Amino acid sequence: MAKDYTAKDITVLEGLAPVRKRPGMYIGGVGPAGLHHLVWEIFDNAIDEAMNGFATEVSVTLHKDGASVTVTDNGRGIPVDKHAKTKKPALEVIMTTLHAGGKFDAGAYKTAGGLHGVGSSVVNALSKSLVATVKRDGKRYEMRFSRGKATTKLKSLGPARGTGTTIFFEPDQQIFPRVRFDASIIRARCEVASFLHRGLKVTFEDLASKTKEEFHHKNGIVDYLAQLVAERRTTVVNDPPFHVDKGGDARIEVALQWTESTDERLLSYVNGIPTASGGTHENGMRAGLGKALRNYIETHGLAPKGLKLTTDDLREGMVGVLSVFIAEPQFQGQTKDRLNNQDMQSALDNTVRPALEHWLNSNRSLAEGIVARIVMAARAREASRAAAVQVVRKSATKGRLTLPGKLSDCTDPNTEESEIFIVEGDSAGGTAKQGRNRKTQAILPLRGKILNTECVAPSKLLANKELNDLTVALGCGLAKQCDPAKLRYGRVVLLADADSDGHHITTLLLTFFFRHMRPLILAGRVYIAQPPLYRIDIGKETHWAADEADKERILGKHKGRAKPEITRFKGLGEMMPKVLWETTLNPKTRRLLRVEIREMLTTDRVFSDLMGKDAAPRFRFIMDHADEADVDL
Ligand code: 28G
Repeated sequence: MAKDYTAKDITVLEGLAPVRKRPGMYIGGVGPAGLHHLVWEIFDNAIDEAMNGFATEVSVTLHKDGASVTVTDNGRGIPVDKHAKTKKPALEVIMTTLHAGGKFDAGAYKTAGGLHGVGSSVVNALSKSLVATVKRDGKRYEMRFSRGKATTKLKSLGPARGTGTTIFFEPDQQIFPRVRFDASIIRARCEVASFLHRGLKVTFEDLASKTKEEFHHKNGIVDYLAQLVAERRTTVVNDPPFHVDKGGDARIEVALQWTESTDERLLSYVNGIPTASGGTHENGMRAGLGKALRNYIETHGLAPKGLKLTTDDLREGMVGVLSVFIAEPQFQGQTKDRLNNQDMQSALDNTVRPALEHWLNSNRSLAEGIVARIVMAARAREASRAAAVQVVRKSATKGRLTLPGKLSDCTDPNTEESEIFIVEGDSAGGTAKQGRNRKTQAILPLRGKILNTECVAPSKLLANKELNDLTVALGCGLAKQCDPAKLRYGRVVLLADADSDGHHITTLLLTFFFRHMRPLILAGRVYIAQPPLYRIDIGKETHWAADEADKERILGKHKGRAKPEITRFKGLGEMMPKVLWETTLNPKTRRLLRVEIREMLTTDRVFSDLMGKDAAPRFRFIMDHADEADVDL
């Protein structure tokens, strides 16, 4: 399969059968993330046409059924002329052959969305129906496809004004178990694109909710930053923000603003893809920024005597947007959201340091405001350290709080590595207790279904024995008093049976954490364990399946080999402790889901403010290795 192609070799390229056979290899999976990947694929092509200077508008329409999408750009229109060798229209070649279009020649497209750049043909292969419409040379052309194959010839539909490409597609239910797009995800992507490509007009229309929004920002990421800062309802230190935009081989753009808020917030993107875990570009930016600020403070004699400035002090209250476009991005980490291109470290350092130094020196009053903010951060840090020392002394004399009797604590709580597993019932608790690593893993069994706390006032929660035990074991306080820094463990892991009762219990616990200990979720401390439902023995190999789909996948992969033997677990209580350790507890082999709260829509936020309460957002579970799944609560 791995041959070296050039643009001239287009005719020897293979068809789309491999894509339908192994979709995961091309779009990462067939879950919700893979499904949305199809949209990014087409959307990125439209954006590329704009970045190359040929399109000014891109629009995305989510159709009423939520199961099909149309993307339009006003670029040059995909060529329709007949290809010399195949005598097929270029459009057909592009849509029906893998890797057609030259996007894969390194350097050909400096700006293409690297992670997604597998082409419109992949989307075509995985769509029950795809209609490509092209306006070019004063005519409108149309060609239809199904499951990667042309179903019509290229037709000319008569005269047309302007130029551009329109792609309608409906993903194939034979490939995707659930074909339902999420409007808020697509909308968010449209909005971000309009910020990262200043001047580009991006329209998103959702025909189900009959909403249409137009995103257009003539100041690009500077407007993005202004919106982020406004949402935080804090006072800005430097207005206008620092901004650098460097073109060339790699496009690097940064906007920074210091605020009175006490945390740091940096949103970073690589080729329009968010890099939530940062990476070399963020590190390089922070390094350059640190050097520029320290150098400025030093040369102007602004450092207070006897006060050390830490790197965190320099960035306290800083809000920023960082966007780079590079030829071959390499992503790393379990969620592939960390940039790993080594040269980006120095590229950012060497861009930000001189630009920020120059800016500080030409905006002296803004620079002095930033320095004052940094000094304030350092002073506050020293003061709070003094206070913390006092608190520790106080509690040491008071003695420890009494932990619940049912808790099997670990020997090393209060460390990053330590974990508490919340399990359902004493029997599962017994298994977990025997199977765990007692040094770092604590077990708290709760009795059956806990209270649904969606509408329970915090003052009433502790009257419930189970919730009281849980709260005391965690040690982080409830509601307004909840402080993740006081959590007695590095992680809180919900461990319930892999059946629907178990899922219900997990939902009730998530409701409790979401309503009454939300800071723990926001701090990334809450996880869901995935115990197996099936054990599958094939010859000498043993496999574990978390659910029905997982089981089918494993059986499918080993078809034709030794006859598989399948055991269904009744519950965690029935499992051998060793098996629970190997499949679910052992940090080296298990797969945890991290619980995150999906960001609310801006419109939701407005709504919340009007109603004086939260519009119910949804939890998002991020899997360590594989796909994402969303669950409504
Ligand atoms: C609406 C949804 C997605 C696109 C274009 C425009 C051209 C193109 C696309 O060419 C073949 C390979 C390299 C040149 C290029 C038009 C040159 C001249 C294009 C899109 C031919 C692909 N005229 N717009 N592809 N190239 N928009 N939007 O996909 O050598 S794809």
